[in-house]
Parts: sequence; structure tokens; C-alpha cells
Amino acid sequence: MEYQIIELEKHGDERGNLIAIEENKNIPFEIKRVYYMFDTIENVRRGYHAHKELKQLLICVAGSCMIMLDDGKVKEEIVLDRPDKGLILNPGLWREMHDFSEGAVLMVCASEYYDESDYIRDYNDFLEWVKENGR
Ligand code: T46
Repeated sequence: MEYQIIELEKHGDERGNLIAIEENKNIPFEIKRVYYMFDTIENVRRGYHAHKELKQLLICVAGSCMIMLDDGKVKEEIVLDRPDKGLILNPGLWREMHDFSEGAVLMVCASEYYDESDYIRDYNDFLEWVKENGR
């Protein structure tokens, strides 16, 4: 499946920890946009879409959440529960984010500016797209 889990280097000392994210250094793309989700209501499930071109790095910088990934053939559940654990999503993956803990903050670094035309928001359209794009 078109994802990768990365361990982010912690710069820790007696004061605590710090993590740096640098485009084309510890993550393999340029970052054009950063956004984050917080105050997520209990039992909410978000996402329900795939991207055609966008690459993203997801980090749950506080608390935890689950990411369900689906490439049209296989589904996998990933837990994000540490600020030093990154999930890189390549294009062509249906995603649903769920089981947000209280106080969870899910931060996303994205390779492109926000563009609604890059989204596939209908699951049957996604399955068609997977067939057409030979995945
Ligand atoms: C993704 C997952 C992980 C903007 O105006 N600019 C932005 O950059 C984004 C991401 C969203 N929005 C607006 C569009 C909607 O009116 O914010 C609202 C919520 O967005 P959406 O319903 O797409 O949020 P999620 O949580 O379903 O999905 C988001 C990203 O959109 C998506 O790219 O991969 O997080």
C-alpha cells in the first residue's frame, strides 16, 4: 500500500523534546500547506475521500487517533499515538480518521495548496479511479 511510517528524530534534553520537519530532508516532498484538526467530537469519523496527486504527512502531535487506509483492494488501520511517528500518504488512498482521543491534535503537512478538484469524495468513483490508474 502507498504509505510509509516514519520515525521523526527527537531533539531531547533536560527541557523536553523538539521535532523538526524539513521538506525534502526528513520528509520526501515540498510542503505547501500545513493544517491541523483539534476539538474533534467523540466518535466522529472524518475523511471519506482519496487524493489524486496530493502527498501528505500526518502526525498526531497530541493524543491519538486511528487512520483507516484503503487502496481499493486492501484496508489497513494505522494508529497515530506519538508526536514522533509520522504517516506519509501517497496519492490514491481512501482515508478515514477516527477514534480521536480527548485533546487529540492531528497535524498534516501537504505537498499542494488546497484544491477541491484533487479530492475523490465518492467511494465508487474512487474504485473506478483505481482501475483507470492501474493501481
Ligand atoms: C485529508 C485529511 C487527512 C480548507 O479550506 N483548506 C484546507 O486546507 C483543508 C484541508 C480544508 N479546508 C476546508 C474544506 C472544508 O470546508 O475545511 C473544511 C473541512 O475539510 P474536510 O472536510 O476535507 O476535512 P477532512 O478532515 O475530512 O479531511 C482533511 C483534508 O481535507 C484531507 O485532504 O487528507 O484531512
